[in-house]
Amino acid sequence: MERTLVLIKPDGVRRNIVGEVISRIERKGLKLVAMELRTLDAETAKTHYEEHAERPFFGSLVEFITGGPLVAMVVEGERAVEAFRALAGATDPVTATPGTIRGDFALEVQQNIVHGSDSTYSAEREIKLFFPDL
Ligand code: 3AN
Repeated sequence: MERTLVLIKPDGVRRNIVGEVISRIERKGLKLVAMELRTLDAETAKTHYEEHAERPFFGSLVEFITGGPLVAMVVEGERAVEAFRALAGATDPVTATPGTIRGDFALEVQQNIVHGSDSTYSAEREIKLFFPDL
């Protein structure tokens, strides 16, 4: 069974769509194996997004992701990484297909509601960062 790290980012929590997102994950047949509501410190946020460290939006991304509580969870199932990325939709919510989480609930590329690991390798790294005891 494959695992992936999912975040409902501070914009999703602020907009009260945590239940909606979790419901979509469960309806798909994916299983929650860990979940926590927490506010990230800057160091954890920078480590999480380290591949974007050189991008011009890095500072603002770290500020956004640490700006309020988020929901972190580990989700498990058949090809869970790909399955959740399909539920989330494209990074840019304007062009994300309606029916996806981003396609239905967002308009801005930074505030795009959810994060899902982009590979099994990233998933392993990100799960260790958020849930070291798992
Ligand atoms: P995804 O989350 O779809 O894997 P990435 O890894 O390219 O997308 O980007 C990580 C996060 O960085 C996005 N979820 C978004 O919040 C933010 N981001 C990506 N591109 C931009 C951009 N051009 N301007 C501001 N924020 C961005």
